[in-house]
Amino acid sequence: MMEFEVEKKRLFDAHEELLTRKNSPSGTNGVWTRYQNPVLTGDHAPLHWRYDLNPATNPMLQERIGIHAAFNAGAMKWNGKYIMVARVEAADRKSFFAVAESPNGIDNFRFWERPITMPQTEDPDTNVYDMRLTQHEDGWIYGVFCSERKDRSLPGDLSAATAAAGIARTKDLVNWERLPDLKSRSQQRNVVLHPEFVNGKYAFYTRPQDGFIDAGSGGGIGWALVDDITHAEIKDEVIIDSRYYHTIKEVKNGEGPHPIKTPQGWLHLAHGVRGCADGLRYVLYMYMTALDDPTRVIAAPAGFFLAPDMTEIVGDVSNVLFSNGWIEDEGKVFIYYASSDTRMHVATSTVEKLVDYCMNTQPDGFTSSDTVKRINDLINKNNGFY
Ligand code: M1P
Repeated sequence: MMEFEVEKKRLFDAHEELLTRKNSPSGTNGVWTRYQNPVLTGDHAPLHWRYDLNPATNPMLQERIGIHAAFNAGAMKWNGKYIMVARVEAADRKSFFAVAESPNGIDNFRFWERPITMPQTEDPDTNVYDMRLTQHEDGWIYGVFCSERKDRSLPGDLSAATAAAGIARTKDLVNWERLPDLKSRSQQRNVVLHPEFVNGKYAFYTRPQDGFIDAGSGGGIGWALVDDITHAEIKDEVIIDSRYYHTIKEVKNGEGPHPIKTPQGWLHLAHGVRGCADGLRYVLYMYMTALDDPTRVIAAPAGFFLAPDMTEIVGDVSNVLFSNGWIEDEGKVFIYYASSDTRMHVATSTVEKLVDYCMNTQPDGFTSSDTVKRINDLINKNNGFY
């Protein structure tokens, strides 16, 4: 075999080994089970997206398009497969969406033939990311994502950008119809479509923010009803899950995937952000809202549900866990989360365990003395059991 063919075979064999690598549980706290290997990375990107495989035009078999990250994926079960729509990031800093599927939800994720070609509005996006998938009761699958553009009101500031919620819908995850962006008085990121109509309207979880990065006066996770999804506009917005001083969501928070409906209420996964000497720290937390009123919080366990472990804490943007996708499948829950804006992981749980976690973990007491009191109460309760 010519050297080119030998190298090419080596490349494809190594890639196949990565894609077919088995995953096994690595630890549990009784609520979730983490897994040993990330489920999707930049290295999972197909070789034909990255290499010119023609020996005549690429005799040294160099990578032509670098892809270094696959993270912040929306997720759904579809046609019997576990699907992620990942934020894939190329070396040029642009992210785009691509579908990957697995037969079991914990390993063997493989990207489809091509990334998603997302249609543009009349005002083209500079960058798109963090798609939330919602199979809505109107029959469409919606993808709601952040559309980032240069802030043209500040031409002298190269970093000035705006964030808006892009909306697209599909029936097959390949062909997407782009709808106008969600109209809002403020910038918006982490906008999520609720799967059911509420009072006959489309319902969105929102995250109003003053600037591109800062939530500023945006008080937390919001909620807004919209009459027409093809011209979606936020008229009234209420905050349903607030930021709070000296908690894991002091600086900002944002809804994760759309909530899971359970007999006890809507189960929510979100991210909370606090500042520290190292920058921003992103962790995942949970809360529940009432079935008859998805804006009414009925359980708010204190603190984080998942925080970066030692294998997750370093990456392109370190100290970050972020989730915008989970799959509920016959009572089992596959939680897809990204670490440090670099790679995707899975943690498994069940609806029963997550509801128990939410209902039986006490809410934040907001002071050190309250935390000590809660530990003492538990020690007293355990008297005779240890
Ligand atoms: O870099 C961490 C995260 O920063 C942003 O999060 P938020 O929307 O809460 O401000 C997003 O850019 C997200 O993609 C990223 O993971």
